[in-house]
Amino acid sequence: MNTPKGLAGLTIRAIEATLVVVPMRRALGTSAMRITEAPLLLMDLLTEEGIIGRAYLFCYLPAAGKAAMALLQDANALLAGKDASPAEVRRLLEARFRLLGARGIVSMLMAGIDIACWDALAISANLPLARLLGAPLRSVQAYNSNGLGLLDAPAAADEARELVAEGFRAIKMRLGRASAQEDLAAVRAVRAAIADDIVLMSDFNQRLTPNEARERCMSLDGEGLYWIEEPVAHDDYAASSGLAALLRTPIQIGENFAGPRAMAHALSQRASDFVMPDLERIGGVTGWMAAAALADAARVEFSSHLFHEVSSHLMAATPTAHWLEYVDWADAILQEPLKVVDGCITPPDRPGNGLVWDAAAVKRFRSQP
Ligand code: SMN
Ligand code: MG
Repeated sequence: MNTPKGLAGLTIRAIEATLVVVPMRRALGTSAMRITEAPLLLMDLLTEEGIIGRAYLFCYLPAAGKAAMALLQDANALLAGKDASPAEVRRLLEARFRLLGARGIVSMLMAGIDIACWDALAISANLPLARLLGAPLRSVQAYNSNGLGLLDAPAAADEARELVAEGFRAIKMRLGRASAQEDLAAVRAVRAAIADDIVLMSDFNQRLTPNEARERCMSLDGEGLYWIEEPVAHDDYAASSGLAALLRTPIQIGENFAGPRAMAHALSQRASDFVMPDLERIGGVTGWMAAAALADAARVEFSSHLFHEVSSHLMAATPTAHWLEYVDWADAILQEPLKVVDGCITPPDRPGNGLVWDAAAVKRFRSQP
């Protein structure tokens, strides 16, 4: 039988990483901090067979990217010469990092390696990642999550119009200003600036205490918000569940689920109406597919967080796929950024996850060690 080469196995040679710091086209003022540049860790998994699997991590702070690069040296020593199958790599990394704790930056790095392994596997099978996972290249509705930080009401209205004009049917605004009145004024200004059928998501980035959240969210209930995201601490499932029961507006959480088990716990507590796992925190492609099965069993709508390039493939394979979050931060270093058509994104029809770096741009934005 003619076995395709890749399915016979790939061997890891080394994993290389480059930290780039890319200026953001629109600043993102959250209730935690204002972000103006995106620290991205670009990962290349080199195999003995010549196939390269790729992934990138969003590191929030450049220092976290540097810490991930230091940890990668350890992972490299462990993985060189090993089979590039995601299950085997996961088994090895889980053992290696069990004592240190596979959380935070460690788990981000493990997710990046998992994504890169799946990319190499899909390239070797000559299939787009979605197809390797058994899904068609189905387009998914996307919301524009660029910009709309904590601006004053008139500036927020202007930016909301611009964000819709970029070709979207949905946008997201951050909340958590000093007073409830300021948030309400901004929501009303944005709602008035965009058409009634444009979906408006909102995100508190965990700013509120449970008591503040009850007050603030009730004042926003009925103001045309599609969801209220992370009103309280991400792991306060009791408070989040109380809000979900109290409000008509759906509660959204999930970017901070540390792996599928955290999501299983949140679902069991009915902590939210919707979920939105983050590719690098849920455990890469492997963790995402486990989470997608949980959401399917619970019949809960599943959106993505950042990383729309790889997430577009995964959403195609997610039974309860809801909204794809779109930010353009990685466009600056990608050879072929994904296009938004009628507010939707289709996974690219090329082998793998479709990530290819623009070498000149990587050189330009490379962070000096
Ligand atoms: C967010 C994402 C990334 C950086 C800052 C804030 C936000 C979101 O929580 O969900 O888009
Ligand atoms: Mg969020």
